[in-house]
Amino acid sequence: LETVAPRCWEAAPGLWRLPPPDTAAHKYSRGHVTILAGAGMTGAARLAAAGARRAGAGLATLLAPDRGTADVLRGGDPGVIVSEAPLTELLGDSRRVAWVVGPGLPATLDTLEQLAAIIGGGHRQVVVDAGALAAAAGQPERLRGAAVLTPHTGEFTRLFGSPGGDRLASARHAAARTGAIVLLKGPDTVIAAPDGRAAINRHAPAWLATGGTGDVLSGVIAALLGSGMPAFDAAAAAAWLHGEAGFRCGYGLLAEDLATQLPQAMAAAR
Ligand code: NPW
Ligand code: AMP
Ligand code: MG
Repeated sequence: LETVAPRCWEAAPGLWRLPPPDTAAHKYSRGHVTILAGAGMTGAARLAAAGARRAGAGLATLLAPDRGTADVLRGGDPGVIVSEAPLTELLGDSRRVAWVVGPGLPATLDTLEQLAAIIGGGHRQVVVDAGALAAAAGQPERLRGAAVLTPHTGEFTRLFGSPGGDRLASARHAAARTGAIVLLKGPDTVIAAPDGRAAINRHAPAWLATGGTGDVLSGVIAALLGSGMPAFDAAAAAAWLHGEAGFRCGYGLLAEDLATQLPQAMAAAR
């Protein structure tokens, strides 16, 4: 039998399609993205929320770990819902399908336990980034059940070992090992699925290499998951849209500007 290597595509429009705007939509039907916020780096979760909302989420909730953090977050974007309820209460709302776990979170056992509780529902689509990836360093089996993992090279190395020169093969291997879509970030972002499908996004300006852009990306992916896109498509589309928004910002972009360019980037992809 001849074995055919699974294909690797460009992560450009055409490979994926954004769902057409639904005239009958309401804010709950467009997807409700829930993001765990950390006590220290609250900016990261806020950037993820901005990415999610600009990418079309109907609602975004930031879940604060304590009253002080909730108060800080309430001083931010007025359209974001800030909750300080116990996680179990939010898990009881079956409409909360799309989650972001990691931006600005500490790399602790508590973070891993929260991640496990969120994944545990089975029906939830979880984007795992930053602190939650760091918390699982050396134990990638902890990430099984997540929809999309978004490591940069440093985070990937701590989970799976260095990708070395073959980022495509490494990301495919990591996807097969965890059962999740792996989006390995960099100038050439690789998106790999457990079944071997893969895409590469090179449509990204060098000036994306600045604090907070990865946090925005995690929110974009969650919004697209919440809109019903399959996880591989959502990850590939988010990588391209993120790059397109980055080009539109130009040199010197701030992560907070990136989200504002997403609607135009999405219009260009339709
Ligand atoms: P080096 O220097 O190459 O040897 P961390 P982080 C290595 C939050 N943020 N890209 C590199 O090693 C995030 O959400 C909060 C980057 C470096 O020492 C996280 O929760 C913001 N690093 C938290 O900060 C805005 C690479 O990995 C180490 C790499 C930490 O995030 C900013 C960094 O890894 C930020 O997003 C690569 N391609 N390749 C806010 N406003 O609140 C290798 N490395 O310390 O785990 O992660 O990215 O700094
Ligand atoms: P993070 O490291 O989590 O903040 O994410 C950084 C984001 O910027 C990811 O989406 C990367 O793909 C992107 N990025 C980082 N460096 C470059 C680069 N040199 N060229 C293009 N995109 C980059
Ligand atoms: Mg990051």
